[in-house]
Amino acid sequence: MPRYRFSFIALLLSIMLIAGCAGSMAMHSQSNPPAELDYSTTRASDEGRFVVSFTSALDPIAINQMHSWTLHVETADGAPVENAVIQVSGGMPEHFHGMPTQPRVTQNLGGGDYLVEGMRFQMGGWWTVTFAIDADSVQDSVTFNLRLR
Ligand SMILES: [Cu+2]
Repeated sequence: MPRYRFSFIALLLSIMLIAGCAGSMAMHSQSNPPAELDYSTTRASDEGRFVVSFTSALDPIAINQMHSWTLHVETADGAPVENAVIQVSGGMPEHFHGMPTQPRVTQNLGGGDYLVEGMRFQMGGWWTVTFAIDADSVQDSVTFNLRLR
């Protein structure tokens, strides 16, 4: 009887262990971004030098589909910024990985619009996309939050 009781407890413990492990794995693959994230597609840059907005050619944005964005850059007073040099980077802050592609601004469309090609996201969840903007030696960057399903 004591032996039976011991193995019952051992069985119970291993069930708890397996359940706990599966639970933490589920949490790892889940996305729990901070509650007050701003998902707007128009945002002021970090230092307030620019107001930047994007439109995606793919809307809603689907997983694993290459597409382009059009970025619109204005000064804080609303004048279009026509001569910006822009670097693109993105990733998932919760998963410590970047984008599977290296998106680039490939065309200055004029009027403060820039074509960003090579956008692709490989999984659902919280993504950030950051544009580092350099226009006539004014430098600032803007980060957009995305929640993809
Ligand atoms: Cu991820």
